[in-house]
Amino acid sequence: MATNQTLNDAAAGLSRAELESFWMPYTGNRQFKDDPRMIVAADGCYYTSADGRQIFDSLSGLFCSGYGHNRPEIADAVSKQVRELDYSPGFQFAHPKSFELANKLVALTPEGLDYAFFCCSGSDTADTSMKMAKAYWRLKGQGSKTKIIGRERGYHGVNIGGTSAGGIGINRKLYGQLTDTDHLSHTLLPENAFSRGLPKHGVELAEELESLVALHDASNIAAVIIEPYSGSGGVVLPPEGYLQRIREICNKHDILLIFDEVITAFGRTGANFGADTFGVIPDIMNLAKGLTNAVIPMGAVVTKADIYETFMANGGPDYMLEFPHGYTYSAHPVACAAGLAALDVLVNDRMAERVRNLSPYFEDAVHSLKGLPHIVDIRNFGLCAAIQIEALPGEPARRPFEISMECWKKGLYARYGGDVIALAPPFISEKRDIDFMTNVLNDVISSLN
Ligand code: PXG
Ligand code: PLP
Repeated sequence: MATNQTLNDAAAGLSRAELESFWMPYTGNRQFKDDPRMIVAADGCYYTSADGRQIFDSLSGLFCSGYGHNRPEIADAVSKQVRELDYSPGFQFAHPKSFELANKLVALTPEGLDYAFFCCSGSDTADTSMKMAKAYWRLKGQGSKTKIIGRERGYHGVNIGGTSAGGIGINRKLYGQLTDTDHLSHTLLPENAFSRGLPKHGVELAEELESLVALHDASNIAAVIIEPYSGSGGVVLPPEGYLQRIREICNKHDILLIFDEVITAFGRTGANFGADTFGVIPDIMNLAKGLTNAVIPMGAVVTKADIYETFMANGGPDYMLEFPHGYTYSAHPVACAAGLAALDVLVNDRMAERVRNLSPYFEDAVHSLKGLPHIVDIRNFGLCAAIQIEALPGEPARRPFEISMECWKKGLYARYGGDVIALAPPFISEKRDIDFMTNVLNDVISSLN
């Protein structure tokens, strides 16, 4: 049992009562407040816990700090910007760095994705892109094209549209359908268990999109929104050829394809974007997380010129807004400064190449855990993997939770969600960091009941 002193150390000096008022996001509040795991500093691939231990960051925060923590280039840009221009209104007025960031970003995104709309998070990008898609079809005189097709196990954040298009049960259980969506099946097939890289089986699942078109009719479908691979849903990878087939079916029926690259962008797949890695270019790409290396919240929806131009052509007098949408903090100057510095790190430090170089070692390391008790699948791509744990009857999330708690005690932050432990280490990880991560997981999973 924790003594008061150890509880205080772990809680950075906060008493149990002082932990009460913060309603923590996506957290078992009651359990956390009884057993706090507090982080007080971060540098490179490691956190410092409140009780003074170094903790390896095996998920790059929440898939967002791939370039490592405390990057001086980004910290300096942010602190300079806060003093120079802390905020300026983004509606009808602007600051130069927003244009600079848009230009730098679209120079990196795949061919044809040329316009950037800034948001504050990945959830914002989901809802922004869905509104954009619906409005686009209205402007083109096809106002019945409103339905959004998502996918089971897809995650598009927590706002109304993203929750509805997403396919994660727990995120919808309390809220119902919310908006007009339908869903493709996920692509997690038992015959693909322990695949390395893209799974071989399941390309035919893309044909479900044809079935949904037959059911709803293309005249009622605005867009398909999918992640190149589902991150939060448990690192569910697309079978070989699947994304290409989805692209073809969207083209055939005039359905916009939105890639939610909130996790897959900025190096994680071994290229700057998942679209580059998988060779499929969407009409709209949603970005967040790595855009600023998570130092300041920011998201971006990047679109093809046809979409931007459709809004411009139908905007009425030129002083009128073409797209009545935007956030108080869209293109926030401090976020733009962070984004500019982070994109420089991506390019100058060749982050995608680092991922390509480290991922074979990472792949061998995670697959070395095969054979340990209760592991039913290990899957990986680039610097991302999931270890799927056999469910306890009626309690699929318990074992991953217990694994994560034990890892924390041994100096490893390992994220549990649903029935998986997800791994997505920083791109600057060294082989010895990957070894440390693998050894801790090995110890902890080996001693599971
Ligand atoms: N789309 C995707 C593909 C995401 O992964 C969002 C949208 C929402 O972004 P914001 O910034 O609103 O959270 C996400 C977020 C996890 C985990 O451990 C994943 C996310 C967030 C928190 C935890 O799987 N992804
Ligand atoms: N609610 C109210 C009352 C507001 O005035 C605003 C913005 O002006 C919002 C919500 C939206 O906030 P944000 O632009 O930060 O998303």
